[in-house]
Formats: sequence, C-alpha cells, structure tokens
Amino acid sequence: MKNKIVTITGATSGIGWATALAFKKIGAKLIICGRRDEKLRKLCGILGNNTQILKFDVRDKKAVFEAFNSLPESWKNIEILINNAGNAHGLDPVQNASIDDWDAMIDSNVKGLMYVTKAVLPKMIESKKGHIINLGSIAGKEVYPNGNVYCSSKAAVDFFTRGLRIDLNPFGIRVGAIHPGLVETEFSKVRFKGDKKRAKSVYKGIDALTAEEVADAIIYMAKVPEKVTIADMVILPTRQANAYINNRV
Ligand code: NDP
Ligand code: 8X3
Repeated sequence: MKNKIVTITGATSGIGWATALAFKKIGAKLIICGRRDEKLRKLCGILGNNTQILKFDVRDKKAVFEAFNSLPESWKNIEILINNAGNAHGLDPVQNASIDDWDAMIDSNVKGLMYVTKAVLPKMIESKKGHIINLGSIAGKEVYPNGNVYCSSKAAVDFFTRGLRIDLNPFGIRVGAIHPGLVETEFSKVRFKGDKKRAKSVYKGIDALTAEEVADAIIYMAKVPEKVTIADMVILPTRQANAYINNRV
C-alpha cells in the first residue's frame, strides 16, 4: 500500500475517518473528502503533511468534478476510491415521511456516489488500474420497517456496484462493496436530526460494530492480491442476524 493514493469520501466522521487512519497506518497517501471544514483540518493534522483535502457536497455535481480537477497533477492518479459518504435521514413510513429526507438520501447515497465515481474513473481507465469499494449496507440487502427509501438507496448502491464491475472488467479495475449492519457512529444522530437519546437506543444491548472494525474489513478488501476481487462483503455484529432480527441483551 506504500504511497498508493487512496480517496475516501465522508472522511470527517465514523467509518470514513477510521478508514483514513487505517490506510495511513499501512503507508497510503490520503485524499480526504467531506463538507465539514474543521473536521477535515483536524483529520489532516493527524494524518500529516502528505494529505490532500477536498471539501465538497457529493450532491453538487459541479463541485464534485471541480474538486477532483483541482488536484495537483501528482495526486490525480487515484488507485483506490472508498465511496463512503452517505447517511439516513428519518425513519418513517412512506405515507408520513418527508420528501426532503428522501431527496437527501437519493441525492447523496446514490447520485453523489455515482458523480464521485465518474469523476475519478478516467485516470483509472487510462492506467488500467484501480480499485473501487462502495459502502452499501445490510439495509440494501433486506428492507426493514420504515427503512423504505434509505434501504432503496443502498440497494441502488449494490446494483450500481455490480454494473460497475461488469463495465470496468475489460480495464482490470476491481470493484466491490461492503455492507455493514449496525455500526455506532454519527449515523443515527444524523438520521434522528440530533436526537442523541434516540440515536443511542439504536445500539443498546447489541454490541454494535465499531467504525474501526469496518475499516479493518475495508483494508482486507483492499490488500488482497491484485488477481483477487472481494466483490461483496456483509459484516454484522454477532448479535444481529439480518436487517431486523437482533438478539439484544
Ligand atoms: P457518519 O454520519 O458518522 O458519517 C457520514 C459521513 O458522510 C460524514 O463524513 C459526512 O461528512 C459524509 N456525508 C454525508 N452526506 C454528505 C454529503 N452530502 N456530501 C459529502 N459528504 C457527506 O456515518 P457512518 O460513518 O456510519 O456512515 C458512512 C457510510 O456507511 C454511509 O454511506 C452509511 O450509509 C454507511 N453505513 C453505515 C452503517 C451504520 O450503521 N453506521 C451501516 C451500514 C452502512 P460531512 O457531514 O462532513 O459532509
Ligand atoms: C445502516 C445500518 O440497519 O441502521 O446502513 O440501516 S441500519
């Protein structure tokens, strides 16, 4: 991994943050992306000088392409892309849910991930080398009550990943996705719009995954020999059986 250029979206928190630290530990050069300036600067301070910050909202198509075009020439050869930025917004039945929440999820989790992929791809295709790892979710494999649009957005990530793997196969570019179950991060705080008590209750008695555990799995996917592709990885806390069956203490 020494000096490989790795781009991580959603690096300002949770899984993205932990994954950036894990890649740094094995010698990668990081391009960290997110919207929160202070968090990007803090992470950059930890990762050290040889790090690039790209601040953009993945929903903003123009900003995404401008950000990647703005990279210095020596940073344009991105070898690994971790498409991690995304969130859930709300947990309501379709009939009560907010359309603004739906837009936020489809625009970031689905369209944003596609924009970033499209912006990074040309160099990978030119060099016939690259690895894309998308953050799906157990929620994209099965639907849980009130998960409707979040689950749909992650199912779209699953199918986009499969399509990408087909289209990029002639270029030797590896494409895979990781689908975690419950991971305790800022995810539920965002979903419940800052309601910390409700967010905490999601992870009660489940011994949820940590962001670091998911990061380790991502590193495993990235580190296997180039002739190997981990196409699809589902990772759950042992107390979680599927998207909605949990053995809580
Ligand atoms: P966090 O809320 O801790 O992190 C989400 C990250 O995504 C932040 O860095 C945030 O950065 C970034 N982000 C969100 N929206 C945008 C946007 N519009 N533009 C740019 N960046 C954005 O959650 P997690 O670390 O848990 O989530 C990371 C990924 O993992 C998500 O795709 C999530 O769906 C997925 N996942 C999470 C699971 C969990 O249980 N936590 C389980 C399965 C999958 P900023 O606010 O600075 O822009
Ligand atoms: C996040 C996992 O179960 O909270 O994708 O939707 S879940």
